[in-house]
Amino acid sequence: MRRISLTQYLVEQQRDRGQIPPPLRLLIETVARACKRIAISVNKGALGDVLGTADTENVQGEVQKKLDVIANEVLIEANVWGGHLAAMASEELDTISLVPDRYPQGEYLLLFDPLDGSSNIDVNVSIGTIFSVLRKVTNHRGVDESDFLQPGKQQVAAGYCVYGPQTTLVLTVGDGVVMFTLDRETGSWVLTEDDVQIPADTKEFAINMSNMRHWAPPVRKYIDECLAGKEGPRGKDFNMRWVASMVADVHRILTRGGIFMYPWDQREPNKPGKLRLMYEANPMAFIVEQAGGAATNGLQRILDIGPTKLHERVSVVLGSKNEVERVTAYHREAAAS
Ligand code: P6P
Repeated sequence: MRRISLTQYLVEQQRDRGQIPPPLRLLIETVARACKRIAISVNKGALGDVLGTADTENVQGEVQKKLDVIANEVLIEANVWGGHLAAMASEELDTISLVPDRYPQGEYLLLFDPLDGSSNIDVNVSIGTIFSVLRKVTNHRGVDESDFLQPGKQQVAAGYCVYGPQTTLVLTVGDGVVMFTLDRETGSWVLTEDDVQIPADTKEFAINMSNMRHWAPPVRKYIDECLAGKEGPRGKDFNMRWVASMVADVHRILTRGGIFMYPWDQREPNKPGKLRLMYEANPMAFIVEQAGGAATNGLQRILDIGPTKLHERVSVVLGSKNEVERVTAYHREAAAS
């Protein structure tokens, strides 16, 4: 595999494959550069004033970590002046962030969870930045929240950066999934995987088992069968992983297969799930499907869901295709009974 830089990969996607126009290449390079800046802050840990909580809450009512605020500011400041964006949306912002009139406006809408997995920051476990790119398709003047409310299948790019033992950028522009590892000596993103494929089968599931008593029957049935092992109906033993950092769990699945589930549970029956559709589930679903996997909310393909609110939540079942299809079949059986 050619160890090319992110820039060379994007230029080839633009020039040779006609896959992405120049402003989208600029957008992705800008987000990647912002992720490098975030990685520096994350890696400082206790040596920098970046751990612990800020004295603020986000729109979700969650107490913000200092790094949540830092990552959010880095992404906004990096992208606001480039002329490639119409507006931005962030898990950390109540409403969308418009591009000030002093800067040129572009046609892209950038959405992000600036630092996902915040509960892991202070305990030195992998966390990440998730981003999604839509095109502003409405021709009304200006930009408002309604411009963002597009189904995930409209995404033109998506990716995440995992801040772990390696700092790795994972990206799709709709032409498969590639991975770049940050070379800290040169500061370059270097291509380290050029055709990510998720195995259709797996023996590894990821779910927060402490919520078991709250799950709907189809989820309980699926997990019980996994736990029954080779003596049970699946005829094989399963392993379990749960990092409680979606980026880390999804990265493992892209690397060796698996199924990730954060399903609806009865603790908050009026909420479809914990994770957010627009800037967590949609980008991860785009990446997983581009790598040959599947992603549903239990019943419906995530990328087909028509959003009604910017911060709406969704149930998530994603990863190895045959396992996701099994869970979806159990949900459909339950819905039909
Ligand atoms: P729990 C992190 O806060 C997050 O949004 C995802 O990254 C992760 O998969 C999930 O929540 C973990 O949730 O309830 O297990 O702490």
